[in-house]
Amino acid sequence: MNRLFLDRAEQNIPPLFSQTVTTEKTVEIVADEKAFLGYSAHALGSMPEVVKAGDRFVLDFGRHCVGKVSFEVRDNGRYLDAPVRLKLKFGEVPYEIARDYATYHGDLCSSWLTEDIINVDRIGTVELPRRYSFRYIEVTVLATPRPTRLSDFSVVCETSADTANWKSLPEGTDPELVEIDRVAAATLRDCMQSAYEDGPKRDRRLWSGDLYLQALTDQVLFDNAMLARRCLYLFAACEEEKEYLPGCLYQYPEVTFDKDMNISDYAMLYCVSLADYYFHTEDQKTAMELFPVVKRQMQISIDLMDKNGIIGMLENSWEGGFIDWAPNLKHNTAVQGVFLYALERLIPLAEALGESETAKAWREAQAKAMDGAKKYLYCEKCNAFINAYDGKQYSVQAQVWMILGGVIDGEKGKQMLKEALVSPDSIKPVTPYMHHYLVAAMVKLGMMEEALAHIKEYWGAMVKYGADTFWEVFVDHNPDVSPYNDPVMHSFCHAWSCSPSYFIRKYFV
Ligand code: RAM
Repeated sequence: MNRLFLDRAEQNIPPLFSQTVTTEKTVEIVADEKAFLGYSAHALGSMPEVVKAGDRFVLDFGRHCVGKVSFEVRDNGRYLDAPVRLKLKFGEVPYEIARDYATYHGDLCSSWLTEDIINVDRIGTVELPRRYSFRYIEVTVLATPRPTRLSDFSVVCETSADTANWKSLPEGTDPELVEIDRVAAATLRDCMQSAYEDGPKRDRRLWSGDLYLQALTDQVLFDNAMLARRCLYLFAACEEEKEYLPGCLYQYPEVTFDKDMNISDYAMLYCVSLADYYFHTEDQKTAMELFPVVKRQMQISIDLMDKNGIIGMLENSWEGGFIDWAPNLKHNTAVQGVFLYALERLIPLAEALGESETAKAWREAQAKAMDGAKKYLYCEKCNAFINAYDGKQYSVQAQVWMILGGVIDGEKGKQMLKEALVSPDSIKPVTPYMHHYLVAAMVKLGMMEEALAHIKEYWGAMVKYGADTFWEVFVDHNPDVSPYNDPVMHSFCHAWSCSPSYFIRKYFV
């Protein structure tokens, strides 16, 4: 671990802002075939003042909350001569409350599903020690010796987003965009803690791919440069010799990371994050200090180029790139696109920092990679990037990244993208993360109407389903798509989904 960088990260822990939210409102969670995951919440009334064993109610806080929860437990006139045992179940969406967590059959650890049994030994205020991420709390009274009073459920919501910096969209903005922007901002707000977390429910980690979109979107929403700086230093501190940066890291109890989670495309996007940060803040000191890391990271890919100029895929599945959660997706073409996309942003950074030798070397690498992509990844007769490197796989992901890498443009690019989106044979994006790059590719090709329509169709659909914050995975009409083999494990406030605000505020108002 690089001590200096760790210190810098430590010096940039941002202050948290808090806001208390209380509720007495209850809802009924009902099966609803129109709801995305089959359940919706309907207003019921107020929570009961007095409860007995077996009672159950679902509180609705009216918004997505991240923070610590407290409530009052009192007797109802007679001493409670045994502990009060409550089960509290937390849900970001109604489906989580409806779903019996015991039926979970996914791949990630079930302890992410938030359900706690609390024993209250003494009446008074109960302050729960954990931080929760939720809108709904289901309270079940498992045992109590006598009728008991429960009240004052509240949550102190925390975020490092200074919402005072947030500006509403200009008067007259399309109301659909206003709604999408509002939900996107709430998503980012609740993922902004002492680092940009990917999701406050799960994994609560700093991932470099997520960081890239969060920091970009934060520039147009809350503008927390300190947080961006902290995250850039955190990753730099974890650099290991001749290894791509870890794709994610943990902050507590001390900064650490998993050894086998280096992700090539994420490492390159980390580098782009430094360029974005520098051009936004003009913070020369940070940029100069971290530039050597960026240089070494890009060199790993340059060294992996084969004789055709194509970046080789490392053995480890993560090292070979992430790109999207679409099952069986091949990564080579897309990663080549990420490399070119990164260089296009990094060359101006090198120049701005007076690193002309590096800029020159990067231009050469860019030319070689571009040439290789045109010759070996593109299939002229199908006007698509379908090639042997990806085992002839046809995916929207590969086409998008070739556009973003500048390998194809103009009418040919537009035609290629449109065809890939409608073709029954192509693999389609499944995460809002990948949908971001799809919109970015449309913008790059000047398909502004299509880009706007896509934002409304994709993120707008989540808004129509009642999302308070945007979800980790979303394929409309296909709620079963899950990288973890069970959608209940999904995070429903997921950072990489926040980027519509970036597009809306940069291009559409
Ligand atoms: C999941 C999370 C995270 C993402 C990685 C690759 O665990 O959704 O946000 O970056 O995948």
